[in-house]
Amino acid sequence: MSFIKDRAGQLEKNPPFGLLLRAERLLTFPAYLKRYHCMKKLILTLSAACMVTALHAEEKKLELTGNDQMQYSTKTLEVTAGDKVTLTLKHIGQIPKTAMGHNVVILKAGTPVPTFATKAMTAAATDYIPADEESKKLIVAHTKVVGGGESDTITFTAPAEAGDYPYLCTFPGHFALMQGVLKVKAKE
Ligand SMILES: [Cu+2]
Repeated sequence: MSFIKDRAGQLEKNPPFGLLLRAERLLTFPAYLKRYHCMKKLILTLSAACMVTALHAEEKKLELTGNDQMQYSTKTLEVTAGDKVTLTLKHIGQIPKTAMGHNVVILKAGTPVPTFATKAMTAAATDYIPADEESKKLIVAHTKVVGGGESDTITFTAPAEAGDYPYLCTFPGHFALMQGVLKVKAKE
């Protein structure tokens, strides 16, 4: 502010300085205008991009329960490719997770479920999620293991490719009863 005041004071006292100031403004104005337009363009582009993203990433909420009888509430879940998915697994039984733990592990389309489940049941140290790179590549998303009365919510982006993605509970001995298919529909 003092700088502006100084300039205004000098302008009063010193008319040639005023002329210089005006010339300076004339010279810098086009650059200022250009900057303004660039900024405006950038803001418009950014807001358009935000709108496009908001329109395309649909949010999808899924809920699945597991009980003390080793059953999921549904054997089919459905999403659209690219959806922003929120999946909640709720254990509606009473048995603790050491005896009747449940999780949901969604696998890539075409993954053989029994092979994966056999590997996963030995992975107690990592919450029954196999830790080797090869197995990790097959997992789309997974919850943690929950016991009676507990739940876990995860968010993930639905696969971009349409298809049938198997899901299962990897707690030892559960997959035979506890499995289903996440159907990913193509985006219209
Ligand atoms: Cu289970």
